[in-house]
Amino acid sequence: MKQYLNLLQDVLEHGEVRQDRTGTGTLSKFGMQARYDLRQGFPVVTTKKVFFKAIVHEILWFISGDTNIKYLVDNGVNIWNEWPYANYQKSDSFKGETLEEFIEKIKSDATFALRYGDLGPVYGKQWRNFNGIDQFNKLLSQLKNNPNSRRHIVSAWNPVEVEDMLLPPCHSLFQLYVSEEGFLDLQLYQRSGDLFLGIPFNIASYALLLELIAKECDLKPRYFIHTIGDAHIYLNHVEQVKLQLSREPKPLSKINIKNKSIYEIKFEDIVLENYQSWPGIKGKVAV
Ligand code: DHF
Ligand code: TMP
Repeated sequence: MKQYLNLLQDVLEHGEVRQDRTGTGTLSKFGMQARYDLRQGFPVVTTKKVFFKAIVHEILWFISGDTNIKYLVDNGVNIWNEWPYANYQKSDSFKGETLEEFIEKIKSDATFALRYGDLGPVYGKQWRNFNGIDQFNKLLSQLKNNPNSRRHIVSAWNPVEVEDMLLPPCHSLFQLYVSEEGFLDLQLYQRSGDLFLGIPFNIASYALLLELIAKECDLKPRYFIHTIGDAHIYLNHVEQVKLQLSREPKPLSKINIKNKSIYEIKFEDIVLENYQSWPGIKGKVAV
C-alpha cells in the first residue's frame, strides 16, 4: 500500500492550509490519482487497522439500494451515524438524546428508524434508481453483452436530488473497462477525500466492488484507479498521519468471495484472508 502512503506524504508536504465546511481546517491538494493492481493482493491499508466488516456491510447496503442506517447499525456498523443524528438534532422531535440514545432508538423502534434513520437519496438510491433508472443493473448487463462500450458508468451525483441528501456523494462516479484479455478495471472519481478516515474505506470498498462485479461478469479484476478531487488531511489528523508514515507497510491480504449472483451474496460469503496490520489509530470525524 505504498500508493496510499504516497498520497499522505504528498498532501502532508505540499498541501495548502485550507478552510472547509466543517470548520476543522485541512491540508489540501486538488487532483490526485493512485492505481492499485488487485492481482498483487487486495488493498486494505496495513499501516493502521481498518474495520473491514463495515466495508462489506456498506457495499452490500449500497447494492441493495438501501439508504437507511438501520441495516448498518443493526449489524454493528456505526460509520454513518453522525449525519442522521445531526439532522435529528435540528428537528422538532429532538429531546436532547445523546448519539448513543439516538442509535438505540433506531435499533429498537422501526417507525423512528424510518423517519430519522434515512440519509436521503444517497448512493444506494442513485445506483438502483436514478430518476427511475437502475444504473447498476444496466451496468452489469452492458458489461456482459457489450464489453467494449466506453459508457460503463454509474453516477451517484444527481443534481436534481443533491439538496435532499444529508451528505452529497463523495464517491461521485465510477466507470468500468473490459480489456481484450478479459481483465476488468474500475476508475472512481471521488470529489472529496478525507485521507485519514474516509479514504482507506473508499479504497477497500471500490476494490471489493471491482471484485464483485468481475465475479458476476466472469472477468478478472485488475486495476482500481482512484482519482480524487479535493484530497485533504484534517488538521486534527496530522499526528495520526505522521504515525502511519513512520510504519512499514505489511504484505497485502487476499479476498475470497463465494460463487453466487451479485444480488444474492451475503456478508458471510466475503472473507478477507491474512489481513495483517498495525494497531488502529483513533481520529475525530468532521461532521
Ligand atoms: N465525513 C468526514 N469528514 N470524513 C469521512 O471520512 C466521512 N466518511 C463518511 C461520511 N462522512 C465523512 C462515510 N464513511 C468512518 C469511516 C468511513 C466513513 C465514515 C466514518 C470512521 O469513523 N472510521 C473510524 C472508525 C471506524 C469504526 O471502527 O467504526 C476509523 O478509525 O476508521
Ligand atoms: P464535503 O461534503 O464538505 O466534501 O465533506 C465530506 C467529507 O467526508 C470530506 O472530508 C470527505 C469525506 N468523505 C470521504 O473521504 N469518503 C467518503 O466516502 C465520504 C462519504 C466522505
